[in-house]
Amino acid sequence: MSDSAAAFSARDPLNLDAGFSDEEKAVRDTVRRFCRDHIDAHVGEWFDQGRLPDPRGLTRQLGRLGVLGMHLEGYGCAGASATAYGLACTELEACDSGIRSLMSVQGSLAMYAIWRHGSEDHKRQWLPAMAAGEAIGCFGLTEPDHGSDPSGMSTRARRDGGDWVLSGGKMWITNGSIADVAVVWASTDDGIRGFVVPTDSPGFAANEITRKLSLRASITAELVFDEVRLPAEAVLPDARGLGAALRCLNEARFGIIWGSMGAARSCLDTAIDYAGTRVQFGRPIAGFQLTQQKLADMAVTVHRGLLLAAHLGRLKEAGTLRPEQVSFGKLNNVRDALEVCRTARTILGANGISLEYPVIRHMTNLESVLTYEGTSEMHTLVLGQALTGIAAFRG
Ligand code: TGC
Ligand code: FAD
Repeated sequence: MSDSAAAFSARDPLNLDAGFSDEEKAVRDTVRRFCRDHIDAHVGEWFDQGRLPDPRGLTRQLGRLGVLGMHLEGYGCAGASATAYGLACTELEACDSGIRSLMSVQGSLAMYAIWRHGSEDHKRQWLPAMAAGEAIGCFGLTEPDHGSDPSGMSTRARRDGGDWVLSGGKMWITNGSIADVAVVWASTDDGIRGFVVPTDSPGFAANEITRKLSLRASITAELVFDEVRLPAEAVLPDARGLGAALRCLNEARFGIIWGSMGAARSCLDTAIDYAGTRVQFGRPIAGFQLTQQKLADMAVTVHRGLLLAAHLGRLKEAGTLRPEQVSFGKLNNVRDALEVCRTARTILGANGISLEYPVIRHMTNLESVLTYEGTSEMHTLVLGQALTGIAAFRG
């Protein structure tokens, strides 16, 4: 072992820090401080109540923090590296998956769709306000009858003179009932297209979905389009076909690869602290081999997941990251994060089911994360297709 080897750190056993730039570490530390100062003490209560008390205020705070669309260039966005964006997702999700969702949907789905596929007018109208958190966006792809298979969507946009008329509906839309603008995917005579829809358009309605037992500190809504009339220029000019929507998903899925490990890290930290102070049979439960095995397995899983995220981050920065690799990361990290949370829950015993600790909150949140942005089965099939050359989605 060389004399210059860094001391072993329980928080960073693989010394991943060594691979991050000073700027990336500064972003991470700033977001971590923000969560500690503004969110950590309240998010358990928000989850308990099933509501975000001030979503607009929170979005503005995230805007001031500079994380909304932070990996995009221009239009008020920070142009940060993919790794810095990933580290921000890790910190926000260590706080709560719902807070990371608010940021992901705004920056990686709604803003990215406009940034990547929108006209110059769309970008100027929406991106600076969204980056500042002054305007909130949502992204409508899923429908009640079309989730994993959006290709058959029934939301329809038809031409009427120079206008478009949008009818149909979307389901399970994060930020839906607080959004100022919705990026909506609809079928047209020309295939699937994306539309920039101001939510004050006549005929647009959003109904919040209640009674969720996961992502309770996040707003989810159904969108209804009752003959919503839009000008010709509402269509995203560069988004043609389902692939354009799926391209946006790659961005948000990339953030989840990092974020899910933030939730897992929070559970690991909680379990280590708890095991060190909880005494049974005359000694801290951390002193029992079975507990140590759980903690060691959890640490291996969390830091292996972060290592995978960091590797994919560098591929993304090099411009070589493939959608199949994003599926690899999302499948592995969310599944593993859920397992870490479940193990942490056992270490906390009965306290593991209490909202006094973050563990059960992270665990139930990750049940949504396993499903949204492509279910674990979809990502398995993407990899299956990549490995065999045979698509097994249909028939
Ligand atoms: P398929 O024929 O395979 O593809 C259609 C076109 O799209 C291209 N493509 C992609 N392009 C970029 N990135 C990807 N990941 C892509 N996957 C496919 C493909 O090359 C093709 O292009 P072209 O030029 O030949 O037309 O499409 P398919 O209908 O067979 O579907 C494939 C499948 C199942 C993988 C896809 O439909 C899928 O990913 N389904 C899952 C749906 C999903 O993830 N929905 C998420 C909704 S948004 C959300 O959940 C937000 S959660 C809130 C938060 O993030 O916090
Ligand atoms: P289904 O597609 O009906 O799947 C049900 C089950 O069948 C799953 O296990 C699935 O993997 C399996 N299955 C389906 N097809 C196959 C197959 N071919 N082979 C094997 N198994 C299969 N969507 C948005 O557009 N925007 C959002 O902002 C958004 N936010 C969300 C927030 C939350 C909290 C949640 C829970 C969901 C959100 N979604 C959003 C929707 C999410 O993307 C969908 O729930 C997801 O894509 C799965 O669709 P579904 O729920 O209709 O499940």
